[in-house]
Amino acid sequence: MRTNQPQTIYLSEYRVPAYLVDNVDLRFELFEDGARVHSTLAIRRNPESDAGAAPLELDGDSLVLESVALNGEVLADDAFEDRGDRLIVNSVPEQFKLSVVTWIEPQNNTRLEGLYKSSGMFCTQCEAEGFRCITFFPDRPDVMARFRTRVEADKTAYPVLLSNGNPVESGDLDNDRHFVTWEDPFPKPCYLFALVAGDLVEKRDTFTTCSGRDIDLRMYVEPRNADKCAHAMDSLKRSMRWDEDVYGREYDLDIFMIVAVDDFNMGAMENKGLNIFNSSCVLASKETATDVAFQRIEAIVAHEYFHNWSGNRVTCRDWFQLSLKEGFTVLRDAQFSADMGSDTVKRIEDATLMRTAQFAEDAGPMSHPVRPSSYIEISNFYTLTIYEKGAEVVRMIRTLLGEDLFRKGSDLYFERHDGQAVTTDDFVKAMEDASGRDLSQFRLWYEQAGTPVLDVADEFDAERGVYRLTVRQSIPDTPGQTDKQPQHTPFALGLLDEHGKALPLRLSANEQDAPVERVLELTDESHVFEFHGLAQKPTPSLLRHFSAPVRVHYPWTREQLLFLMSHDPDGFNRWDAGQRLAVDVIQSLVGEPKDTPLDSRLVTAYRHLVTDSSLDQALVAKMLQLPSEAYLIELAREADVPAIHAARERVLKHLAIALRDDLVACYRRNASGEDYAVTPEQVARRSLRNTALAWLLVINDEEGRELALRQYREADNMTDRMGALRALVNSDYESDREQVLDDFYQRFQTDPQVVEQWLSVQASSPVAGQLPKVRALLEHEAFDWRNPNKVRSVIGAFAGQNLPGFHAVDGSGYDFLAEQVCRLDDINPQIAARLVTPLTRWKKFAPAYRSQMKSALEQVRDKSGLSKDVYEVVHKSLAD
Ligand code: B3K
Ligand code: ZN
Repeated sequence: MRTNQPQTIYLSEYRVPAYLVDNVDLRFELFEDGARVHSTLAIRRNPESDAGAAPLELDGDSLVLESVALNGEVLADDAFEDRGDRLIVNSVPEQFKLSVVTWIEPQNNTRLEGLYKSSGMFCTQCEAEGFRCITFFPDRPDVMARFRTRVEADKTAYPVLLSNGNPVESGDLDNDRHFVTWEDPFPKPCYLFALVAGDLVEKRDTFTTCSGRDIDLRMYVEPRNADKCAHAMDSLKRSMRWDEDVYGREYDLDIFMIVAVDDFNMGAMENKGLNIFNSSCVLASKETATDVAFQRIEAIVAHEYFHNWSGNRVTCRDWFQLSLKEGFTVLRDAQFSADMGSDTVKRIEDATLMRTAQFAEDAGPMSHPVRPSSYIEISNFYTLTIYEKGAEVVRMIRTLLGEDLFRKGSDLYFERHDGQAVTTDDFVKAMEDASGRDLSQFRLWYEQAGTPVLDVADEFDAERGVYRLTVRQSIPDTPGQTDKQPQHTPFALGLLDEHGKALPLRLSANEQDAPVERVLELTDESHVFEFHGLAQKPTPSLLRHFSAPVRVHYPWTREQLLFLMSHDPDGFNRWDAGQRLAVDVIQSLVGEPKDTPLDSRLVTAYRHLVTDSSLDQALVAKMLQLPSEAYLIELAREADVPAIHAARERVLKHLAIALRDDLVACYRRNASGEDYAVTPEQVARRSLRNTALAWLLVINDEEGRELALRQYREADNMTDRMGALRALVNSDYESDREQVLDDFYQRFQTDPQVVEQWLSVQASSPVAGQLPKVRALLEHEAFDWRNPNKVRSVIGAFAGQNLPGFHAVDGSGYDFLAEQVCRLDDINPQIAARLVTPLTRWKKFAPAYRSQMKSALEQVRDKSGLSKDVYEVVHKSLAD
């Protein structure tokens, strides 16, 4: 066990930096057994600091210090102090140059922070605090400097040498070595620094900006991936154009580069001018990537590109402000994806993620506000709350201000703060100043954690023709926060008459030309809204488009839900009604005897979806997905996972049996005849077809089995091949399953991104992912403890998606996870801290599960030498 407790960092303790760095001159000598980093910093006292002539303190981590010089004079040993995580120079003038030489070992860096090696190439990851693993530096985002970087390496092994900005010099050196020097004219925090050295092929394209500048676009990948770059490159060009059109943002440097690396802790990183991507989030061909992967790549390429303004040109003052760049950028990428495809479908996907995963996070032990006020390890705060809820918060500002004023606000924000490191409050202030609106109460969204609940009640006064809606807002207690204030919340709604016609929403008896949809603003604990001029009690369509990240409680009858499901003019709420209905039906079966009758109206509603091809097929594809087990668990009070799984399976089988012929017809109707393209129409067709197949196999349908085997063999794209494989893997056809899994591996074993899919389709399956099988995957030749994607594909998929397997009654799934987290903690703490998440939700489960989950967490807590990443998550989860 750890003896000294890791330190907590508080927002309230923020102080401006005592010293600023104007210029950074770096020279990297890269070798096989390590790297020498020469750094010269032009430093001056910060006029805004009251620290005076305080000692200079630089951050460091795992560095071997070779020398320190001040203004060219090597410092004697007693002039500085190397404390490992800090280099302290006691006496420094007002302005000076500090030169530091450090030695690091990228080849042994398994944490994948700082400079490390991935399949033979050197690459970096500096956000949030990785730069200190490269050299001593004031590693905080409010220190912004101009970087000049010279990279030297063996010419044969590392022909490509990259860093941020523009290449300014290159040449040969002795011993078959060479160098390239890069200069980035834009001051940036060190977390945006990047370096890449490797034997990579280059794919080039150009983009002409709105002001007529030609930008050189380059992708660098390993030679075997040369044919998987086109989609990302196209996505990049679409993003660049979109950001000009929608936000008026033009690209600033002359070059924009993207590099793909196999070993990466997350999806991608927005380093200035040199974005580095996890291979799985950038490489795609129709043979190897599914539709979902294509769409994810487009979104991530856009997200990283958009950071160039929301994150790089205007950055965060400190890491408590992380959502300043992440929330805003997620909103921007969501708007982009909606514009490239379907607005409704994108909104459904985002609301699903919020309601399933972010609400769970917000109700769990790590719950924190969009702007947290303390942390132990900042890496643990790259959360759904910071990203997704943060995006919802900015989206609400947009809803409250309207499109035009929001754009005025974002223009003002970028103009006012260009080149600065700022706070979420500065963002809101720009929105207020541009719009004239008062967002002071709205700021609570940044400060208070927890998912607000809106309790809605209604009554109809037939005599007056008035429909009265009462909305009460409450926000649950979260760790360290009680007695919360109501938040300023946009609440979009419509009312339908008995034919499904949208009714005008008259807020007074004589209102003319009332709109059929309104965004009501909730500011008090309770509001009463009256709608006039109605002949009958209407059906309310509440929280349209998920206008706020809240839970809505309203006593919907199944009749109302069925009605909304087919009549609501708002596509999002049609989907929502279907989900609520399915949840209600499934919940009513949890723990009930197997012969409890099932509401036949559900079958009728789903039959309509499967058979009526005049409906929006993209929406239908989403509506056919039953609520996930994860969502059902989130909604439960004391979740009994096997019972939830059984109830959901019962509904699925019941629907599949009842709709069997319709499913076969739907499958055939959606057969693909055209060349593969990732268009909304084709994606919807493939999704429908694969859903039909999955349902048929759930009931062991012989024709379904044949269709699946044929589709598996004949597929010309990964979406269809994977659809068939997944359906077979989740079926009872054991020998088919083994056969296709074998075949799949033989076909694709040299492609790491496909092998990841192969691992995860097994580990996430309640049928194929029994614990012994999952353990066997860890022993498989394709598995690699040092590769985060492989770890996520097996351990993450098992604990996060194979819920019946993970929540096995004997607790074996929990022990398994605890064991793997302990093992990973020594290799890669960031990944270990992510993987432990499912255990931290122990309070959510029925008592028998809860106690076993808790003791698994205690096992992790008691591991010796626990990283501070895992320490924070585990201790917060075990706290009362
Ligand atoms: N900003 C990075 C995430 C860095 C995570 C560091 N642990 C990717 C992104 O959000 O675009
Ligand atoms: Zn981001």
